[in-house]
Amino acid sequence: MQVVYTPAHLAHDIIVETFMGLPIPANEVAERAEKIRAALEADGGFPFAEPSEHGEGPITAIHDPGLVRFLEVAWSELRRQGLPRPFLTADTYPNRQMFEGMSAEAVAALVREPEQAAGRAGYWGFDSAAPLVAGTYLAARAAVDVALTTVELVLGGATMAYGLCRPPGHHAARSMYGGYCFFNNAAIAAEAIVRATGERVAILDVDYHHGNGSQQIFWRRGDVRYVSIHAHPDRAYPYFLGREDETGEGPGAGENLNLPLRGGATNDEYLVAVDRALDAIAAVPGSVIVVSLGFDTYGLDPIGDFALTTDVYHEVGRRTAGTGRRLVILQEGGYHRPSLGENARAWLRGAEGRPFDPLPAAGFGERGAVAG
Ligand code: SP5
Ligand code: ZN
Repeated sequence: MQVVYTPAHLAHDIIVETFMGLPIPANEVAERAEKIRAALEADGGFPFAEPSEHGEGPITAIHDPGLVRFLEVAWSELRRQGLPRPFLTADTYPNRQMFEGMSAEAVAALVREPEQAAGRAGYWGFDSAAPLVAGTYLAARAAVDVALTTVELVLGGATMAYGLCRPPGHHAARSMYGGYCFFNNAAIAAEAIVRATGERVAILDVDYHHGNGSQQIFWRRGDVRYVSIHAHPDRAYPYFLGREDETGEGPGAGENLNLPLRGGATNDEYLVAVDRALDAIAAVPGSVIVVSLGFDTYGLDPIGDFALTTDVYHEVGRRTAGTGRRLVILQEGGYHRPSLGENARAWLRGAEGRPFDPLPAAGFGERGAVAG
């Protein structure tokens, strides 16, 4: 299958993030995408294509234009204010209890976007661990173009295509960024498919984390079914959404399916959830699945707690393609850099019905012997 990739992601050169108030080495780094690119190139079976530009229209079809404008100017505003920071994170967040007792109308009339970058980052962001740097906006725009070019390949007749999106997208909601995500690549892709085909679309989200942004965007939509397998929010980010009883409202009632798993979840437990997810997708009409593909479910991932091995990615790819639907496969998370390339290769080869043979140079083992 074709791979859509652009080096534009390199401008989002993240080195440090904050976790609970302290700086730590960043997880969502450029090396992630480069590891995947290198492995798919070494495979030889994945022709590469560059994304084409799609402009802002498909983004504002999903996101508040105010969020787009903020992300566009955030870095220059920070600089203009003379704040010497390696990256932007918020000072204050508008926690909903700040407005307790005020009517929704009063909040709408009285609360507005501040002028200072540290306040604006709190207005539009939802966590302190999504660093924004000089090149973030253009990289995030390029990731959207990667997703939309992947859509075009599939709508143009390909059975499946893979978009190597970076930064990822599934935590970004209509009016909110966070979780290393700025624009919701998968949601923008799903909307573009709905508009182009008039069909219903399903999103299968297999990142370790719940895709709160994708759920929020399609919560009331009857034409996009969101199905996610992820760590239970009782113990894992994003904490406030992702439970099984969140099923959608209005025209979207019953269109949202969350399958939260326990810590230590095994390949077998995972595949049971995958079958439930794919059954829920097969139950509604449509010919395209957008896959939010994360490898932070891997046993060695530094921020996940599942126990999956590379073999299971091959099987999940195989079963997903086995639905007979066309696949728009978009990269989300996954932070164990030594395994990322092999895990992506396994998933994509499984989807194509090709066997998985580890590359001799992979240099890592399932039990944790890590090189490089
Ligand atoms: C796209 C995606 O996978 N986003 C994940 C965002 C997770 N943000 C919270 C990260 C918490 C990091 N915990 C570090 C623990 C160090 N031992
Ligand atoms: Zn994740």
